[in-house]
Amino acid sequence: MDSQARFELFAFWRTSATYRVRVALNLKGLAADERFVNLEAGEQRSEAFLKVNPMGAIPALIDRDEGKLSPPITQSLAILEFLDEVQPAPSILPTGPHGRARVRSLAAMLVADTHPLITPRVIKYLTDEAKFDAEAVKAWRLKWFTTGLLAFEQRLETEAETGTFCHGEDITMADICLASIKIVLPIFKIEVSGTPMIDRIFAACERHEAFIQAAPNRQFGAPS
Ligand SMILES: N[C@@H](CCC(=O)N[C@@H](CS)C(=O)NCC(=O)O)C(=O)O
Repeated sequence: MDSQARFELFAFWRTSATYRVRVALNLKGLAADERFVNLEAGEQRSEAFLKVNPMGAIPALIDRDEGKLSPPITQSLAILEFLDEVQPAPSILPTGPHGRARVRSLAAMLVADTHPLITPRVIKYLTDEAKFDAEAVKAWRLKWFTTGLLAFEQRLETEAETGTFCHGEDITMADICLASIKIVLPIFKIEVSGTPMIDRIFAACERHEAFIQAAPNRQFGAPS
């Protein structure tokens, strides 16, 4: 019989938020069994899944440490912080309070202020209720990805703490969140230009095995 991983992750191949969790698990050498939630089929809005996350969104993580199931942990940033606490090495946050605040702030620019605007539920509302056509949806996505990434680029350029990665020489939550946005742009056929610092840091992430293994096109359900 196959052994069970400690964690169970509700996931879909192409999602930005689930990618963040996959990268963090990989960095920390932790394993998760994935439960496929087909966002294209609207399974996130099924009665069964809404019991896992009433918000109708993935990821959700269950910890089955020592045979006891935790309640589902939702919100990718909360999951990243949780994983950092249960498996502190390698840490995805710097040590001092100022550095930690900077990394959390960079991460939130993309996770709280950018990504929510392009989620399927928002696009569904725009198309069903506000009658956006495909071109208007593309323009909407481009607008919010560009706004978030250009602001992020400006901070990377002007803040002294930027290094090989967003914060110094180690991978942090900020890099994971940045890569989670960059990795989905081609899926939506969107290009944001004028971001050399971001491009350099994303290239460094993409060379790392934890990011390589988490790539959407390597996940179950991805088109071949
Ligand atoms: N803030 C949440 C966002 C979760 C989220 O919106 N996930 C998307 C996939 S990337 C989703 O499941 N969306 C379903 C929908 O919008 O219907 C997080 O970071 O976990």
